[in-house]
Amino acid sequence: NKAQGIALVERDADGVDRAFRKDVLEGMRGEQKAIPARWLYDDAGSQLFEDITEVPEYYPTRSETEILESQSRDFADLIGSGRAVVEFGSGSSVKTPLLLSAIEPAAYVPLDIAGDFLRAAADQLQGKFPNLPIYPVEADFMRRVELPAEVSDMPKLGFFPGSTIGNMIASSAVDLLRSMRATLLEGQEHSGDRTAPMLLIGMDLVKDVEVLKAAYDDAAGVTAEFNRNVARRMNRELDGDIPVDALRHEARWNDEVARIEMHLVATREIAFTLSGERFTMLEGETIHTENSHKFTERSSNLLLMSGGWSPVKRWTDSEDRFSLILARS
Ligand code: AVI
Repeated sequence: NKAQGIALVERDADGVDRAFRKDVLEGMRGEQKAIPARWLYDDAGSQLFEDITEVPEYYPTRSETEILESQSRDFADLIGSGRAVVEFGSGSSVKTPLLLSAIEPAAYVPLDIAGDFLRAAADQLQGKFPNLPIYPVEADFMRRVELPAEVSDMPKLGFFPGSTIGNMIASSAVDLLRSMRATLLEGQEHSGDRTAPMLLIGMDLVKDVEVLKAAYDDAAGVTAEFNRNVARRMNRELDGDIPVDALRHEARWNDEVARIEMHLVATREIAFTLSGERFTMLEGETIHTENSHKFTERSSNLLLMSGGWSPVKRWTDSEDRFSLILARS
């Protein structure tokens, strides 16, 4: 059954994702408590992120969708048909139909760490594209992924929308771009220029700080819930007792490195355990839960080139808030 996909997440005997436990415990022992942003996306977190994309202040999804809707002719010309589209961190795959309808792909491979969510989205997409072979893969796309054998002979287009690359610090972003290239190149190493992997990637742009801060601290409090959900996840999966009501969401602009940071701020002194280990937080102390880097044309080109990709074409939305870039290996 294709829709079952392949599960590649390593779990401990108690069913806990081993990397999650390691990342949380290490991150909570540091001077500045911090958790890698990818752990925000359990099934509940993935759903909350989808909800964020609907709040009026969160422009990236709408801006990127506008680009995808308006550039289908360019995509057809520059990407062409017959590629296997590999989407990294596909989530609910809402933007995918816009790309798939523009380029006539040979197959679609959504990769995501949230398995149930991934399979539900793949099923839904299959309804829209009944003849398209879809091979969902439950995997952490930060590492090189072995793609299903069915697509090994097809030239690939990596699709990485949403500016998720911005959630990584530069060194990890470069590692990811390189491992994406390795994933997409597998089986195509000797096929020549015409079939070299391509990458279509979204990158959010530097802009007015108030617009940015509002996008990450919406009035309805959806982003706050998204942020606090990671503390709930720690409690649930690591047998923890963090008093989640004592954690306040904060979105900060870090100008030095052009990024929005999400923090969970302790509103009073608290103590809790996670996997049997005890932690304390003073009032005002924070857990740093996410970075969302914003790019300029130059910084995005530089990052792509550092990751082994050559930019081919760059599109922005009508308000110049967001960019979508096509690159080739
Ligand atoms: C998924 N990622 C690109 C989102 C972003 O904008 O950095 C995650 C997010 N965090 C808070 N709001 C949205």
